[in-house]
Amino acid sequence: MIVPRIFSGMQPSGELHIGNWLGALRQWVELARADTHETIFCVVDAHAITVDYTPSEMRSRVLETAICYLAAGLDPQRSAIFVQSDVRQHTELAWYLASCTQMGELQRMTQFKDKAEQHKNNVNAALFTYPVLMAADVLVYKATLVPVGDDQVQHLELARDVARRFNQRFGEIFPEPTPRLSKAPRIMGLDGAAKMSKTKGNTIALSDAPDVVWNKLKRAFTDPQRLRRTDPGRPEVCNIFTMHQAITPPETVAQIDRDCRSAAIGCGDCKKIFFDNVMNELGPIQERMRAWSAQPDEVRAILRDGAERCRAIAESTMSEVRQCMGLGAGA
Ligand code: AQP
Repeated sequence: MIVPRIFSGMQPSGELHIGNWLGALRQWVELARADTHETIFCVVDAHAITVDYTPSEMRSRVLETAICYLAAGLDPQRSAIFVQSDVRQHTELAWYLASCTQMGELQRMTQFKDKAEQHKNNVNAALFTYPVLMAADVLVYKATLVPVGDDQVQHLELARDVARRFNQRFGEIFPEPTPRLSKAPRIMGLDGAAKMSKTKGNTIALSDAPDVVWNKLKRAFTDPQRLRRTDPGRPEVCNIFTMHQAITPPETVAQIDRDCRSAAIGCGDCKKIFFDNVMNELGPIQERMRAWSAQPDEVRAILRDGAERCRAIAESTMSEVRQCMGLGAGA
């Protein structure tokens, strides 16, 4: 029987930002509260080792990421929250799924091409097979819905192909997971050059203080053709407008659209409205971050409990997988 299940995760590769929040985390909270599915959310530390990192910092980053999940509003009573490497079945399944994945498929992954470019001195095999581990993350729970930003859609398409191929070869084990995009599936970085990313220094972090957020926003890229305050703007090419659409009430968004096109407001005015609205959302999250940060043992206990719940589900899938693949000595 397939239990309707949602799975998603984030890498502890840096401070979570409003791209992660608007693209994924906010809808995790909404979906968990809707109670239509069992919900599982993971801090994917095994993914984060695919680029250079400092081992002595990893555990504190994992903790910070989990704190962000809780501060965003995930409830550990309702959702399992855990750390990927605490449930070894993910990496075991990844190896088996790699045998159902073609090199050519992995070579086509745009995230691999981007990251290989960004980390030229360390293009390792784990970076290349990252999407196979991601497929395992989802399939080990037989999750059917995966709330992600649009940069992960290609990886999920691969997960569907791999699941289909596995099922054809070994028997119907896995449902094919579908992505679920938020209203803001791609937030560009403040530099306007690439998507907002933890490792690109182009973010507003969820933990940024109001003065930091405002200083970053003041310099943020908008419509490159709007050089003077009197030039009419083009909201459709402006990242601040995209973010307004995810945060600002629709009637205000419509007003901003009109006022930007007619140059009734300038980029500074538009940013000020965005600043007020984004701080309204971040303020309560930051307060909860401070509260959870003061109780790290409690957070670790939540992660241990989440891992225990997930291990049981994952092991049940893996015994089916080993059986149908003919692995192990058998009973
Ligand atoms: N800019 C974004 N806009 C919308 N959604 C985004 N996500 C990430 N950036 C944006 C979504 O957040 C979730 C977590 O992503 P991840 O940590 O697994 O890896 P990522 O996509 O590689 O995130 P970053 O921030 O860009 O990190 P680094 O710099 O380490 O690569 C995913 O659902 C993602 O779609």
